[in-house]
Amino acid sequence: MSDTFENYIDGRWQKVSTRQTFENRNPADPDDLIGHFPDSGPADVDEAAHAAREALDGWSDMPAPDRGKILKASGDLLVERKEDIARAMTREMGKPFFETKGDVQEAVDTAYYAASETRRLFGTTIPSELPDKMNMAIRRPLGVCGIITAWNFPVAVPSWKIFPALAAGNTILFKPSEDAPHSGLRFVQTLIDAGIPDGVINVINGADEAGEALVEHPEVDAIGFTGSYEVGTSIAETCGRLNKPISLEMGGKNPMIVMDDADLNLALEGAIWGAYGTTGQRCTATSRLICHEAVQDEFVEMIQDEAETLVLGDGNEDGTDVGPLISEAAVEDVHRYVEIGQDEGATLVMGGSPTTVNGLGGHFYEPTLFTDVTPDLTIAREEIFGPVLSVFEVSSYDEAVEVANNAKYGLSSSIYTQDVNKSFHAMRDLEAGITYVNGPTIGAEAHMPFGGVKGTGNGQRDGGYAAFEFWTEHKTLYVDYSGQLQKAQMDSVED
Ligand code: UN1
Repeated sequence: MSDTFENYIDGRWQKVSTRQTFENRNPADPDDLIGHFPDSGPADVDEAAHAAREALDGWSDMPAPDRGKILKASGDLLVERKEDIARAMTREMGKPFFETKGDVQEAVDTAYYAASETRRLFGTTIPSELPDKMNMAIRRPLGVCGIITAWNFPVAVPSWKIFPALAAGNTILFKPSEDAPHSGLRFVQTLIDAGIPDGVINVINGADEAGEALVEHPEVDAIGFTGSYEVGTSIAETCGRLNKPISLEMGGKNPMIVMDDADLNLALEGAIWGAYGTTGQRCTATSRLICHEAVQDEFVEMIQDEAETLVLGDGNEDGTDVGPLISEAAVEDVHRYVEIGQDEGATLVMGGSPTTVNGLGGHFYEPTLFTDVTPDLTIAREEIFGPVLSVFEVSSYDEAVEVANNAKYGLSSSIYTQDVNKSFHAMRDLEAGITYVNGPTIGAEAHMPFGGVKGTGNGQRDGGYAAFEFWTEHKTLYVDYSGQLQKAQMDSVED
C-alpha cells in the first residue's frame, strides 16, 4: 500500500507547486514502497512562510498556558498513537520497534515538559538604580522559526525544537528529512488533531532546494538544525550573512573510556548498546572505545562474543536487535570507511561487510569492530554513522583523556570506572557537551540540555529549559513611576 502525501500549509494539506515527488521506501525491504512525498520548491516555502507570519500575532498573543493546553493534548495523542507511529517509523527508517517507541516517548516527554513551561517562562525583575522605577526583562518569541531535522530520530528531534518554540509563542515552518518524511507528518498530525490554529505549524517536504529556500526566506526569523556538519555549517554561513539566529546540532565522534577498574560486564552492555544500537546511526553513538591496556584484550573478546548474538533484521519483527542502515548510499559510505580503516593499518576483528537478512534485500551491515586504531586514522576522526566501533589502547587516565579529546566533534562522552575521583576528573576533563559516568554515550533525557562543543554545535542547546533560551529573546522593560525625568548613570551617582 503506498500513498501520495502533501505539504501542510495554513491549516490545509496542499499539493506541491513543483508537481515533483520523491519516493520513500522501507530500508529493511526496499520493495516496500511507503509513499510519494512532495519535492517542494521556493514557491511552496514562500506560501508556508507567509502563512506562518500571518499566524504569528494570534499565537504569540494567546496566553501561554492556553498554548500549553494544545501541546499537552498533542502529547496525549502521541501516547495514544505511540505504537502506531512507532510501527510506521520502523518501517520508514529501520530501527527496531522497541527503539522507535522510545523515540515517540521522547516527544511525549518533551510535549509535557514544554506544556508545563508555559506556566513559567520566567523573566527577571531586577532592582533599578533609581527611585520609583521598576526594571524587568521578559521573554518574547523569535518569530517564524524554520526547523530542519535528520531522519534518525524523526519524531524526537523535531519535537525538541518544535514544542519549546511553540510554547514560547513562535510559529513554525518545518522540513522533515527526505529520508523520514512520513514520521514527521505523523508527528505534525498530532498537533493538528490537538487543535493547533491554522498557519502556526506548516510542513514542507523536500530536499536541498526546499531547505535552502527556507533558510534564505526573509520571513523566516530563526533556524533550528540537526544534521551533518557540512550542511549545518553551510546553513550557518547563510544565517550569518542574513543575521538570523541559528541553533546547530551536528556530528559526533563519541568516546567511551573503559578504565582498568571498570565493571567490565556493565561496560560491555554499554558498549554494545552505544555502538550498535540504532545501527550506530545516532550523533551520540559510541564510535571510539578507549580501553586501558590492562583490560583491552579481555574486553575486545567480550564485545566480539556478545556482538555475535545480535540479531539483524526487520525492526518490526520480534527479536530484532539491530535494523538496517537507512539507504544503499549509507551502506556504501560505511563500507568505504571500513576499507580505508584497513588500508590505513587498523585491524578488523569483526564484521566489515554488507550483509543480507532473510532474503529481504535491505541495507544491512555487519556490526564491525576495529582494534589498533590510533588518533591519526580516518576512522578515528570522521563520523561514520554506522555500526563501526574503533578500539584505542591506552596506558593511563591522562592518555585516555588525551585520545578522547583529540576529535573535531564534542557531543557525548563516557567513562567506566569505579574510582569516584577519576569519574569527577572525567566530568571536568572530557571536551563534550555530555559526559556519562558508567553509562554509554547515548540515552539523553528530554528535560536536560542536549548539545555539544567544538564541531558539534554553536553553543546552543536542545532539551529542557536550555531550549527556551534559544527560542526566545529578552525584552527589557523600564517603568518609571516617579513622574520626573530620571537619568540613569547620572542622577543615580553622587559626584
Ligand atoms: C541524535 O542522534 O540526533 O541520547 C539524537 C540519545 C537520544 C537522542 C539522539 N536520546 O542518544
